[in-house]
Amino acid sequence: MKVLVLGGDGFCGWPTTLHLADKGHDVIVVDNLSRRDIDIELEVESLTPIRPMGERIRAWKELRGQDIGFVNLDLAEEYERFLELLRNERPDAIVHFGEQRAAPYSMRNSKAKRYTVDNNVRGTHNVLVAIVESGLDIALVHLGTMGVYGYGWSGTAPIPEGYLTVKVPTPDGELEREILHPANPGSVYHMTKTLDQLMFAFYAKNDGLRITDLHQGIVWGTQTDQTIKDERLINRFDYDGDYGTVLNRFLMQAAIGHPLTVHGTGGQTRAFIHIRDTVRCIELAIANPPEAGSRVLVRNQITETHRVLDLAKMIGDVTGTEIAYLPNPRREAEENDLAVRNDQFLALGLQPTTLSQGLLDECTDVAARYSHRADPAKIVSRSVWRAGMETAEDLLTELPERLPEPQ
Ligand code: NAD
Ligand code: USQ
Repeated sequence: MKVLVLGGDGFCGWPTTLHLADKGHDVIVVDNLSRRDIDIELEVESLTPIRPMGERIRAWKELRGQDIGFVNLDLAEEYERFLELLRNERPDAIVHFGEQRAAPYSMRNSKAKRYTVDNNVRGTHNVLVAIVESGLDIALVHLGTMGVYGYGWSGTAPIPEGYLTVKVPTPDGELEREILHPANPGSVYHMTKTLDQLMFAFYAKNDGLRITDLHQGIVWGTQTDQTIKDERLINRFDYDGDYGTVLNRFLMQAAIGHPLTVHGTGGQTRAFIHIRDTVRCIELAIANPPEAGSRVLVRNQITETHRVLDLAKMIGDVTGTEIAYLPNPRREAEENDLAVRNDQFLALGLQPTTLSQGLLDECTDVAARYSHRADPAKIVSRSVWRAGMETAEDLLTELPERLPEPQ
């Protein structure tokens, strides 16, 4: 298949690009490199030394003899160029990762809130309109988030895959309906994903677009079978307070001897997936698209759930790192239950990669290898959900001279 990977320079997009290329697909990355610009704005860098796009692509060509295309294009701003690209390339599928994805960054200030909404909503809408205008039969696979469902809304009831069966009382008795699960976003970023969902529902119904929306949990790990082959292919590793996600942050913190930054009580339960499973799920999703005319196919892309404090304790115990209980910069429940259905990917043959010591060690080793690149002043999360919320001081002002040996 010919596949466009929108956001193919990012943490999930780059390994997916390589995985799909390795499977023999013809891949073109579309990315405006805005994530790299945000690193400059935040004065932080990926812990791993990610290479410029041209070098990444050249390294793959050298290794595998395969061409990967790259178009530097802003999905939110350059509609005509994107439409032209579809007309010229006539892809079979589009995988859409190309959005601003950090909840803390989206809450940072008014500028970041407005950027996140403008970028994500306009970008996604442009993709939909361009597919319609091109007249081509392109299957769209979008990366949504578990966060569209909110946390704790249905207690211990497992979250279904996108749709909820409800009973509507009418004068003539009860009507049974399947509705899109109520949206309950916890940040401006998550809100954009709930808006995406409505746009998908409309374009599937009105134009018969074939759309899969993948509600993905927190992705952890860094390397895949392809990115590990050559240092020039290395994947991004975010550890900073805005873009670093919880499990990778804890592993990186353990690698430099930084206390593990638990927000509040650590009672939040979240869904997780390893990056190696992310790329497999995308492969399965593009191979199994919905029929034209059917509703949006929603799949939950997660393999396990964990409480934040349990993760911290587990990593703390193994590595001898202490836990720091910090004021929570977010407005979120102190504790929540979370059960999630993921039957669809299991039925398609996904063999879940769950948390194992080996994989945790692999990730800590990557973090340890590049720990000299870390800036300890960037670790504590300081983007608050409401002005005036308390945040912690830095817990480490300098990197230790001798970094802890990986255990
Ligand atoms: P990322 O920020 O590393 O990658 C996103 C990429 O999209 C970047 O390379 C960026 O430059 C590009 N991009 C953003 N706006 C663009 C635009 N207007 N035009 C062109 N390119 C644009 O993020 P990621 O972690 O790879 O996440 C990818 C997708 O997966 C996101 O949509 C995110 O919401 C979703 N997701 C991520 C996680 C996670 O834990 N990382 C979990 C669930 C869902
Ligand atoms: N947390 C800590 N300590 C930290 C960092 C985070 O206790 O140092 C807590 C947060 O308060 C939160 C939880 O860990 O309760 C998860 O935070 P996160 O930053 O790991 O994840 P989140 O903000 O939810 O966002 C990430 C991705 C986003 C994706 C989402 C999937 O950045 O793109 O949509 O995971 S999900 O969480 O399932 O909605």
